[in-house]
Amino acid sequence: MTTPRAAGFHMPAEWAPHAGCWMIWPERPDNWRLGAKPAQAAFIAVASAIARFEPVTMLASARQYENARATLPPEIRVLEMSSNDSWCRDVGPSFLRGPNGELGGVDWIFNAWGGLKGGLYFPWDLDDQIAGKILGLERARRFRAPRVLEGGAIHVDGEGTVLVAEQCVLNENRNEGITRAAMEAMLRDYLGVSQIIWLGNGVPGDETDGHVDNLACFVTPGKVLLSWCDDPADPHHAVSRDAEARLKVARDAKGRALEVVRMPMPTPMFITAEEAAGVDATLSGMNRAAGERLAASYVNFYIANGAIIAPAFGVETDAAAHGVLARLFPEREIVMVPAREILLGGGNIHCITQQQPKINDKV
Ligand code: KQY
Repeated sequence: MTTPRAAGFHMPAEWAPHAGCWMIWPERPDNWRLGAKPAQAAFIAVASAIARFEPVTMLASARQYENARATLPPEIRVLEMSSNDSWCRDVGPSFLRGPNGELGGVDWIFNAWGGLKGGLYFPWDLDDQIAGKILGLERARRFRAPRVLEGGAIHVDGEGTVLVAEQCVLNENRNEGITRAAMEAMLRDYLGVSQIIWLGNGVPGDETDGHVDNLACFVTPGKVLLSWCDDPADPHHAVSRDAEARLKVARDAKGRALEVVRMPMPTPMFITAEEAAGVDATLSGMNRAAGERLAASYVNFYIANGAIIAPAFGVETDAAAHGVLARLFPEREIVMVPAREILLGGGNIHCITQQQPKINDKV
C-alpha cells in the first residue's frame, strides 16, 4: 500500500488557508447532559463563529437531521451521516496536501480512545467510518493508516514537525506492543513529517489519555503554546514543567530551537451535582461524577481563516487567555465562545472541529 509520504503528501499546518471546517452534531445522552440540548447550543455557537470566516459542514444522524437543520443558521451545510459521537478532530480525516496541491487525507483506525482496554464507548464502528466517508464526499485520496490514532493526538507545523504525547500515542490501549520507533515510522509515513517531538503526559484527567491538542500546539513554525500551571500543588504543574523542559531542548525539522509561550490554565473547574445528574447512566467508560475535575485548557482552540475560535469558561482567567491569543495572532480576530458544555463532554473546540485545507483548484 502506498503511504502518503511515498506519494508526496504531507499534512499542512492548521493556519494554512482552509476550504472549510467539518463538525458532527452531538446527541448521545450518556456523554452530553439533558439529551445533549445544552451541548447542541454550544456546537451551534462554535459553528456560527467559524462560519463567519469559512464554510462549515455539520454532519448529523438521520434521527437528528431535522433538528440540526432547523436550529443551525442556513449558511451552515448539514449532511446526514451516522456516528457514535461528535469528535470530528478524532474521527474525521487528517487532511493532506499532495505534490500538485491535490487533497488527500489519513483515515486513522479509531477505537474510541482505548478500545476494550479503557476506551470510552462500544461500539465505535460508525465513528471509524467517518474519515473515509468525508474523503469520499470530497473525492480526496484516502490513505487508511495501519494503526490506531486520533487527530487530537497530533499537531504539525506544516514544515516537517509533529508534536505528540507519549501517554497517548504510546498507550497500550491504542496499539498494543508498538515500539516508539515503529510509531515514529508511521507518523513519518502518514503525515509526511521528518521530526517527531515527544511530550510526556497530557493534561491530568483528560479522558483521551492525554491528547496533545489539550496541552500544547504550534502557533507558527518554531513557536509552541503550552498550557501552563504555576501552582505546585496542582497535578498540571509537573506536567507543564516536564513539557516545557522537553520543548526547550527540542529542535524542529528545520533545526530551529522552539520558543515556548506559556498559556495560563483556566481556574480549576469541577462537575456540579446538577450537571452530573443530567447525564444518562451508562456502561460506557465515561465518568461524569459530581466533583470530578474537568480537563480544561485554553490551548484547545481552532484556527480559522482570519480568526481564532477559542473556549471561554466564564472564569477569571478567560481575559488573560484572550490577551495571550491576541498577542500571538495579531492578524486574526480572537473569538471566544462559551465552551463549558463541550468541556463537560470530555473535550473542547479543537476536538469538535476538523479543518479542510484549500487545494489547488487546477488539480
Ligand atoms: O478531546 C477529544 N479529542 C475527544 C474527547 C472525547 C471525549 C468523549 N467523551
